[in-house]
Amino acid sequence: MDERRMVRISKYLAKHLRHQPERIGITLDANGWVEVDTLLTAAAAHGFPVSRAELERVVADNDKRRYVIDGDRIRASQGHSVAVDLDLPAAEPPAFLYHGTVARNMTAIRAEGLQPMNRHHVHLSPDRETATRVGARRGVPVVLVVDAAAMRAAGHEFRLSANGVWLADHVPPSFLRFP
Ligand code: HQG
Repeated sequence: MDERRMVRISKYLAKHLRHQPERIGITLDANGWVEVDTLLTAAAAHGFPVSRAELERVVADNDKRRYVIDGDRIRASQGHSVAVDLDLPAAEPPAFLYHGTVARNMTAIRAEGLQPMNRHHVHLSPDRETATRVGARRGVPVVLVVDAAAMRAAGHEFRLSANGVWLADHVPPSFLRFP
């Protein structure tokens, strides 16, 4: 399978496992899972046939390990806009986490901190390089440092997704260090 096909399948999975399952007539369970067979049948019925081998390859080789297959089921590890409970345990973050954004968001972020926007959580990266890549999706990246240790001390919880993204409900501006 070439790289373009891999990316196309990954984007198709993101759309339907994170945002619009109803578009192909599937329903995610409370924790975001759907049967692999159900997904493949629905995709084929909606004009996007994917073989099981292709699906398994995309899940295994995905650059960010965005999807997990567990037995007969598949889900996205994070990034949802539909209501799912990923049921991730709270975890102890490193002292500092990083968030990549762009200059046009900074006025609002200075005022109200980091908000989940269209997703369920604020997404934080364990290192500056990853945060730089996240910000660069939208323009010239601006990397903010999050004082995760101080947030923990103040009672905020963090969760770690299966693919290494740190999730928080909100980051108040007092815990952000601006460049
Ligand atoms: C910004 C990708 C105004 C925030 C990436 C970001 C990541 C605010 C945008 C994952 C704000 C939301 C998530 C506020 C935050 N006012 N703007 N108060 N608070 N923002 O895409 O973190 O490829 O929902 O800085 O690699 O960019 O999908 O979040 O610019 O891991 O797997 O609002 O998505 O992964 O954008 O990216 P997003 P994100 P995938």
